[in-house]
Amino acid sequence: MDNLRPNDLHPGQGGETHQVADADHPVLTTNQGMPVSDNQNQLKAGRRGPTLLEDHVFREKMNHFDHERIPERIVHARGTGLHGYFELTESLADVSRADLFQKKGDRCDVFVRFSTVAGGAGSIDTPRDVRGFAVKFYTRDGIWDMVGNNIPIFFIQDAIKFPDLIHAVKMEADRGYPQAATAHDTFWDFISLMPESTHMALWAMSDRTLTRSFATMQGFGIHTFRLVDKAGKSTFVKFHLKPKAGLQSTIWDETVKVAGADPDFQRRDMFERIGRGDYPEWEFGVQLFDEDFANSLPYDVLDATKIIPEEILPVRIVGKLVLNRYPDNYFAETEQVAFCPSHVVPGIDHSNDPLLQGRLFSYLDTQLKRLGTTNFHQIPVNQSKGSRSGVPFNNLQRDGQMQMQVPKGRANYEPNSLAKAGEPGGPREDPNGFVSFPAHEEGPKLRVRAESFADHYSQARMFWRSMDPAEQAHIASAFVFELSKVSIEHVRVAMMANLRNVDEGLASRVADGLGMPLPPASKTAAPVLDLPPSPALRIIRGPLEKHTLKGKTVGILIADGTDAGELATLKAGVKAAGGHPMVIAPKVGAVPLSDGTSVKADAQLFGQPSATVDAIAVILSEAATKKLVKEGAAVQFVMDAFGHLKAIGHNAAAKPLLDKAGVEPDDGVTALKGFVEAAKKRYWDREANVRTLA
Ligand code: HDE
Repeated sequence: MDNLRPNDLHPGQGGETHQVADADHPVLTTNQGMPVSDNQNQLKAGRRGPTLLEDHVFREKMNHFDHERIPERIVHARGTGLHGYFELTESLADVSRADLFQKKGDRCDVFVRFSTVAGGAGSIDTPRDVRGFAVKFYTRDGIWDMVGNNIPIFFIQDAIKFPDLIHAVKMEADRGYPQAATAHDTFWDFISLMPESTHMALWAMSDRTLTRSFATMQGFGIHTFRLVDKAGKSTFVKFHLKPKAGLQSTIWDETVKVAGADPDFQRRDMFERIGRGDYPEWEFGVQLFDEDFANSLPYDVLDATKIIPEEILPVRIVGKLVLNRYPDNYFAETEQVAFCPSHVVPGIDHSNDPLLQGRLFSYLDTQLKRLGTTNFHQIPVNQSKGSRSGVPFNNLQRDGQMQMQVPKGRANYEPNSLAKAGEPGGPREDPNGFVSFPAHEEGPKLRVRAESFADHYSQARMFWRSMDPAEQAHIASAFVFELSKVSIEHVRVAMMANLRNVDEGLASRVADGLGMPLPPASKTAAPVLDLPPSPALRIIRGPLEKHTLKGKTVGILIADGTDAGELATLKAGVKAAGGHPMVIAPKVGAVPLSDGTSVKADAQLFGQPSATVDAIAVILSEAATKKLVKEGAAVQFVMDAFGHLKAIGHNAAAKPLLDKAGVEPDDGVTALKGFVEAAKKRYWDREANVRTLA
């Protein structure tokens, strides 16, 4: 602070701090580069007089500020972005000529943006909502955007219904609420009238929409795309991302509490994981199939409300995605990043999925609205990092708002013969560049849906029957919760009528939870099939549930007099298992320990409820326990960990706090010894003892 300048320009006013330029601080200038002498005061007519219109320094600064925001995304407004890389671990050259899929070990940079869908940019991180998982691959052959979600299907089959779906889910038109919640009339009104949404409604009511962390969710390209090889042969493909940290969600009560404790929970989590060097990582995989296989399925691969179960068509893992760097600037990168499913590279192509086809138009249009110019591809985060041209991009498009390039010469058209006159002639076609797969298309122009899209219930039934019983209870309870928030009774009835086509058991559990009679089933457009269950769809006791501490946070509650040895041993044990110990105490500054030393806490008890961590340990002296049994936040800390089915480790002196919190003995409640092992998982069987589910 040695660059402070006394308030000499304004004697008698006092208060403001003037910091002047010095070796560590360059000169502050206007946007025109003019040095600014005073950044504290407007230009006034006299000491107490009005501001002068002449004050160009003030007007420039305020004008820029007034325009700082750009329109938020109409969907997926709230998000967080991260840099990383994609590495090919197995060549896909047999099916695609895409540059990034050729050589094992090859890497390209990526920028990933995770998002919620329904809420505005300032909404909470943890509503019940689908998560966006959009990946920008900066390949040597230009940019490929895989604009996916954490759920492998979608609500609707045709893009023309998207504005209706989004209007219905976002805040209601007259009252402006709820923000970021599906539990309201207009959403369920729409869904109940759109049987094709039923499959997705089940996913939305499952734990998939209550993600613990962006690092613990799957990613899906959803639509069927095409890979095209060097000979022009096409193979259908569905893209998958599988989290190395395992698939992990929260439970409803927990996610509600997280929303209150930390509305930024998931973006903070990513920032902290990367800060710790705990880089989020996914396996990148493909499901590959041909036309004959597609024709053998009882549903249409162009229908985005359907999956191809992994049991029928395994996912071939061919790469990994690692996120290892936080953006330098949120606005410049995360806010301005522009994803478009139309951004593909030679070797990757689109299918006729009518949802995808509509997206090919929508995203480019929305980027023009948001970023305000056709030159949005020149913003650093959006700019290609390489092309066959040797520069990020090279064409004869010119001018437009915010043109950042200064093209030289006269070649802004082709064909031209300027090269013959010794002038640069500009870029030319590469016959080996992007070629659309020449799919044979013929037929009358019609506004129709293919008959092969008519079955809206078989896969919803398959999803329900694939779930672990604990997940089924969560789904049924979520329907009860959401439909209880619906005030229009016939909407609840219509939803139950649809659910009867999914599964009678589910429908009656929901009816029972609502305290309403079951209506007759709604009509179906096609017979509902009993497809074989797909256990790969489970989170709980499914193939991607990992019993591990890696990437997980253990909250260790301590207070004055905590045993220093026990604390040190536990912290070391958690770290050795790859976990992150977080010391939580009533006071953060310095907590005196049993041996006369003291530690700083990472968080304060009142601000870090146990809902924000994966497991807890309680290490207290007898005296501290006596105090904390009378402290609501401490009792709630333990009670919630128990209710949220987390492991609880404790020393003997802390036992009265557990008793006060109603903790009952089970495998997840342990002495400190053995806790690190116990903390690796949740205790699903405890749930029946702590809450009534539908
Ligand atoms: Fe999007 N979607 N979407 N969407 N979507 C947008 O583009 C749209 C759909 C997805 O982090 C918008 O840049 C239509 C499916 C993600 O910046 C907009 C349809 C899937 C993101 C748009 C869909 C997605 C978006 C808003 C129906 C999963 C966030 C701002 C045909 C495969 C990208 C923007 C980011 C964003 C339109 C359906 C994923 C308006 C018309 C299906 C991850 O263009």
